[in-house]
Amino acid sequence: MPQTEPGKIRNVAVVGHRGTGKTSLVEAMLFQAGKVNRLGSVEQGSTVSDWDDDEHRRQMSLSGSLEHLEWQERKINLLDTPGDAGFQSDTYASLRIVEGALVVLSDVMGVEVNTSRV
Ligand SMILES: Nc1nc2c(ncn2[C@@H]2O[C@H](COP(=O)(O)OP(=O)(O)O)[C@@H](O)[C@H]2O)c(=O)[nH]1
Ligand SMILES: [Mg+2]
Repeated sequence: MPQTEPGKIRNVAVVGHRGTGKTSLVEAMLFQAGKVNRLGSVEQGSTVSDWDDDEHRRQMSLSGSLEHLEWQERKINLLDTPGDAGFQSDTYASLRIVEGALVVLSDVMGVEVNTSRV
């Protein structure tokens, strides 16, 4: 999809408390859409979103990460955001520029504090 009509672009922030699976979900979406040919993991430090050495060491997202995929003739821009309170400035910045958000929750923990915040 070299050029995309503005009406076919969707900007979506992926938000929620730390450790709920946002980065893993983005990775799975990129894999399903054929943007990557192997499914990376947070534990192995091989996800597209968490590319920084510090993110690999801590096994958590420290800054916002913009990925994109094509799905059903739409270009989906995904902003994977940090869920830890100490690193959420990119999360709030991301929410200002998107028209949609995907809120990821832990089925065990339910709505945690940084999920409420976003
Ligand atoms: N049990 C379970 N663990 C998951 C799931 N999705 C992600 N994880 C694990 O939860 C941890 C945090 O995942 P991550 O994607 O970094 O969460 P994020 O902080 O919201 O981006 C990692 O160890 C993942 O492997 C899931 O659906 N079920
Ligand atoms: Mg993450």
